[in-house]
Amino acid sequence: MKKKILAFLLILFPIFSLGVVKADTVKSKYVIASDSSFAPFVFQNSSNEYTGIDMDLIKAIAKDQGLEIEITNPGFDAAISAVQAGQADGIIAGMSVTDARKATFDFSDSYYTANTILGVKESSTIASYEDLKDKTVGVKNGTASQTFLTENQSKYGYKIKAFADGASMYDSLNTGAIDAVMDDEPVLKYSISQGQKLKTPIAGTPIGETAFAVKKGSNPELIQMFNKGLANLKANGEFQKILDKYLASGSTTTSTSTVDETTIWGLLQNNYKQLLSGLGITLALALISFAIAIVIGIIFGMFSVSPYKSLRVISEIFVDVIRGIPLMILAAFIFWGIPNFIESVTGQQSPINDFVAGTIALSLNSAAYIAEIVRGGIQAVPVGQMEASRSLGISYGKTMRKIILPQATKLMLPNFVNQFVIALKDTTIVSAIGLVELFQTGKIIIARNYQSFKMYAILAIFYLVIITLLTRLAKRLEKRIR
Ligand code: ASN
Repeated sequence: MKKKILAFLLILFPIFSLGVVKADTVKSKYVIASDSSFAPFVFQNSSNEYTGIDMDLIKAIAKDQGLEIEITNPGFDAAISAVQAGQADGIIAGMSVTDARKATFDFSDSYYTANTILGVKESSTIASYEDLKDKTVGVKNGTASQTFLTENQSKYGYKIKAFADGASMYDSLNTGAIDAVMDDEPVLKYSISQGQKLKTPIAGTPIGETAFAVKKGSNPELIQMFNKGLANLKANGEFQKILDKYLASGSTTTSTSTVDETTIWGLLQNNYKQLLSGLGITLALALISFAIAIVIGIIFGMFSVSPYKSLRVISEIFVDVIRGIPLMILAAFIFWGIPNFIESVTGQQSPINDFVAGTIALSLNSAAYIAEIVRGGIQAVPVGQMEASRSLGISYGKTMRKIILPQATKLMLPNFVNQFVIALKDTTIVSAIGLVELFQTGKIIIARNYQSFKMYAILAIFYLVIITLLTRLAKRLEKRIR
């Protein structure tokens, strides 16, 4: 009897598995990273939400599989790094399955096939790869198109310019800074269908299937769920609906808004919420990191004038090391490098998000400069004062606190204000790790509407106003302290 039941179950199992199947979720929530501007796969619509084939697809699969997901859109290169560093569990970004990538990623079943293709301005005379000799071709960093360009560079003699995101690449093509771009065919064709004055003079080259990916060896259940979800969506027709929504001719999914975004007023009206939230992140980054930097900077600054050689050496090393590393690299190291290392050693994912990583990088950077300001301030007080006070039998600590520091602080204050302004501007640098602060917010908006002149003007004014207001406030505080 038992055997019969077992056999019955064994027969039933494959039948059930042909129907709607759910895979077991292991994590309570999965972070999925994606590109920031790669229409029709992923892009922001005029209500500032990310849409596109990939966004709809991953959401539909998550729903189908009962999976909780959080999507981040740092850009293709940053998304790849995030998955490799364990900051994100999977990537969906019109990503091509290439042999090289198979060494570091596990891919799902394919959901699309794409070519890479050359795009030039409508007015361009470039008609073949040979015409590209000594011309500059733009490409997004880390993409399959970049691999194609690099492999064929010596053959055709063009220069390659790598961009962090599609928006700045297309912007550069429009302004004439580069002569051509190399991108996925559906992406170029889509932008042309949306009114971009571009053309594709040469037929595309296959770069492979498009699929969802996880870091090799991790989250295998996520690939399983993706595949099962995709199969279910294909079976019930929902997948086709998603494709049609973005690819069927005449679909104008990017311009559903009635607000005219070609004017500064229209841009502000349509994006003020997003801009304000970006501004909030910028201010939080600058203020929090500066507060931390003051504490660390004063400690190392005091070390640098200490009578103990060991403390002076420690301070010197700190300042030299931090000042010698570009802020961008420091941020990338903290956000991608260290977590990647920790994960490979311990198998644990890093709890550091982009905001925390950005704050740490900015704090260390400012701290090094503040340490120098503190040292300079203290050393500007004539040595005679320390000597006189010590010869009267007053302790080093007391002399520092009562005599030297009050004078030194006055000398340091303007430099502190200056350093804060620099820190605030430097927040734009750490945006490269995918942090959506004010600058990144602006770039995302431009990726949607190509209004770079007006949008960058708006950003410049935002920063100018904020920095002017804050410096005024700081000057007042300075006066009061004096
Ligand atoms: N198709 C590109 C690649 O896999 C992806 C992208 O640009 N988002 O390289």
